[in-house]
Amino acid sequence: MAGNITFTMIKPDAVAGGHIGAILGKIAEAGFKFKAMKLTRLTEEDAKKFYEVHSERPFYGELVEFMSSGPIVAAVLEKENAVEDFRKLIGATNPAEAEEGTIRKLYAKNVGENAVHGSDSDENAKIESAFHFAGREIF
Ligand code: RTP
Ligand code: MG
Repeated sequence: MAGNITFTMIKPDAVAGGHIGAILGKIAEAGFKFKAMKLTRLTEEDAKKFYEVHSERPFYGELVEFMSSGPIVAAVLEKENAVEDFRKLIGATNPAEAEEGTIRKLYAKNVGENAVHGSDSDENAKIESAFHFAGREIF
């Protein structure tokens, strides 16, 4: 099945909490195919670059510190309507506002430490995938 792609990270809080397997299971169950995946860690420099668009926001410093605080799982996912469907699967940024059954409702601690990332557009999905993976690592 051809579809479009989205990019995700299982964030340091969820990796440290032992939720990698459960989260990957929910992603697979929801019909996403894994095109690339690795356990990795962002340096502070990497996190600053990845979240450059948020550099003027008050939470930028905290976000960079959190995202570089421990290992993450980075993955490229494929499905029809991947970006929108994945954001539905993960739920609202703030887990207190996320719908029942969503990944953030189940595994996020708070609005900052919120378990997973999902791209917000097709264009950003491509940019974010290329940030983390070489072309030959995406299948
Ligand atoms: P993401 O990019 O991680 O998928 O999350 P998102 O689109 O739902 O949220 P976005 O507005 O892009 O924010 C990026 C990440 O910054 C942290 N954040 N902290 N303290 C705060 O008020 C706050 N707001 C956002 C979260 O880790 C959020 O996912
Ligand atoms: Mg975002």
